[in-house]
Amino acid sequence: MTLPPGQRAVDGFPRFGAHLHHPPPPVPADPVIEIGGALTEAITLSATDLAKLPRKELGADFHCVAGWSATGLLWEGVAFKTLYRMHVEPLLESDTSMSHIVFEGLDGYRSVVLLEDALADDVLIADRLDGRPLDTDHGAPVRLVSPSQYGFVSTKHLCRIEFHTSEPPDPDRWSPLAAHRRARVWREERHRHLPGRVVRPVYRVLIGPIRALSARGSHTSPR
Ligand SMILES: Nc1nc2c(c(=O)[nH]1)N[C@H]1C(S)=C(S)[C@@H](COP(=O)(O)O)O[C@H]1N2
Ligand SMILES: [Mo]
Repeated sequence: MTLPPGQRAVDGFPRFGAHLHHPPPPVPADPVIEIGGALTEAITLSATDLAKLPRKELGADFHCVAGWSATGLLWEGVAFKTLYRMHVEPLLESDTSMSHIVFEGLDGYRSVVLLEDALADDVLIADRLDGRPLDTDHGAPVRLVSPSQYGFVSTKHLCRIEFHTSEPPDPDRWSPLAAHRRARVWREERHRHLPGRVVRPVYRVLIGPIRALSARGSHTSPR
């Protein structure tokens, strides 16, 4: 098994994230995804709307920028590209071109992705993992999954997708851990300004504490 540079396999699939010890947000009774931004109108997609789209399975490893990789996951859901073609393209103005997408979670988390990266074949809006409905630790009711990019791109508890014609302002741009805009794992694009190799050891020391905190806020027992 080959992992991207600087990654180490972990057992199972830990809960991990900027949420630290906070429990996952409650799953709404009627979950929706709001779609807005630079479009002719904003729309809301319900679970029923999503269920009408063709489904896709995706076997992939999952790589966190801190350096752990969960291997052999099986995701199911709708390809982001499909959702884009069927629900977003009809709302594009003829003279505008999108460049960035913001994916927002029910916990307020946001990831910013280039349109071209989001339209890759392996980007999924997932509602099932390893043959079961997605649990709250891993992003219920639905999450983004982009396994060719570091895990921070894959917003859990997805509730809003926003389209932009230029790069949206990034409050973390000059933070010490500023995220790379493309975050491609095979190119080790970990940090916005520093080479991936250089930041590896710094990120690695964060794995233990973040993992322990995230497990404390977990709603399910570790697998
Ligand atoms: N809503 C939300 N999504 C999130 C995060 C978060 O804190 N909140 N953390 C990101 C990070 S840094 C990683 S590595 C993955 C972890 O996903 P997991 O908890 O399913 O392992 O979720 C990403 N998506
Ligand atoms: Mo991460």
